[in-house]
Amino acid sequence: MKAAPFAYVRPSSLPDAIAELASTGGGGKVIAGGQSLVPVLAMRLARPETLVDITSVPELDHLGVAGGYLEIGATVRQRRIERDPVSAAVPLLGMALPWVGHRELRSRGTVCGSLAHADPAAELPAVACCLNAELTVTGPGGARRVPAREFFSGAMTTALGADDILTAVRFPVAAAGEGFGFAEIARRHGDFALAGVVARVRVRGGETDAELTGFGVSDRPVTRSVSGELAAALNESGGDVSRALSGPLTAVAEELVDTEGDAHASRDYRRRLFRTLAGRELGKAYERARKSAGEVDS
Ligand SMILES: Cc1cc2nc3c(=O)[nH]c(=O)nc-3n(C[C@H](O)[C@@H](O)[C@H](O)COP(=O)(O)OP(=O)(O)OC[C@H]3O[C@@H](n4cnc5c(N)ncnc54)[C@H](O)[C@@H]3O)c2cc1C
Repeated sequence: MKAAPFAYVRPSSLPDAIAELASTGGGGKVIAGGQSLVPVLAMRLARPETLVDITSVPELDHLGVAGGYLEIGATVRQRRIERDPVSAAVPLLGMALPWVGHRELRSRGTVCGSLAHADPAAELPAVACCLNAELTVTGPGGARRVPAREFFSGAMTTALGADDILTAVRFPVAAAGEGFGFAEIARRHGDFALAGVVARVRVRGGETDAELTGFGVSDRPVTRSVSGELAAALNESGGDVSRALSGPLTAVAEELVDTEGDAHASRDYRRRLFRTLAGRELGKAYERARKSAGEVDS
């Protein structure tokens, strides 16, 4: 099928982009990499009157570390994050990006485009929620910062208004004593996840805390502290933390995995996937955190 007719504008500054979008009175849509939007247009699931192409806005093409954050502008493509050494400041991005579709898609798709699209089974929104990244949303009234955990409000639904552009996202840089884990199960590599987990563990002065985000298991990424579950597993583990987590994580899986079953997987199967992946990745994240804290040799 072909897209319904639309107008196309390509502003060359951020104020112009905001003005162009506002002038459509809600009938416009931003296009960045087009990797999600173009298929949706071709299927006529969206019929915007105007596409506002932001790829020629120089203010949105920035990537760098400042003030404890890796900041990624709206036109920075996913492949650039994979290749640029500055991204090593946020190890989870390097762990998650190879799972986002295929390399060709990542050469065009942007990090912010994935967040704005808000597919519940997408990898980058889950990473943003686990780290509680900060999103900069800019509209005719100015810019505001939205924590990732408040940005996603449902499947393909976010805090973005019709006149808003997601201009940047800031991920906190990994600190000493932090360790991370990421895993997903998809039917084929490059497909969206049937279930996936992102784990973050902090080990500091004898204290351990842990957070887990699930994706592909609800209508948005779901995040929860699992410090208590990790502490219980550490008390009982006898050396095998991942195995000891299986019991405590059963209730977490029941709580977080609330998607209906579909042609690919039932809810119970997704819960089992989630529990297994979560146990494994939390265990790995804990070991990595201990190495990063200097508690064990790296
Ligand atoms: C075959 C295939 C497989 C895929 N597999 C995966 C996968 O496994 N995991 C995954 O996460 N994604 C996958 N994708 C989707 C895609 O690659 C995502 O990475 C992402 O959605 C693409 O971003 P983009 O820059 O191309 O966004 P676009 O397609 O340009 O835009 C997507 C949506 O976000 C809005 N938008 C984009 N940028 C902004 C902005 N700065 N401000 C406000 N709104 C904005 C657009 O209006 C549109 O609604 C796949 C796509 C295809 C075609």
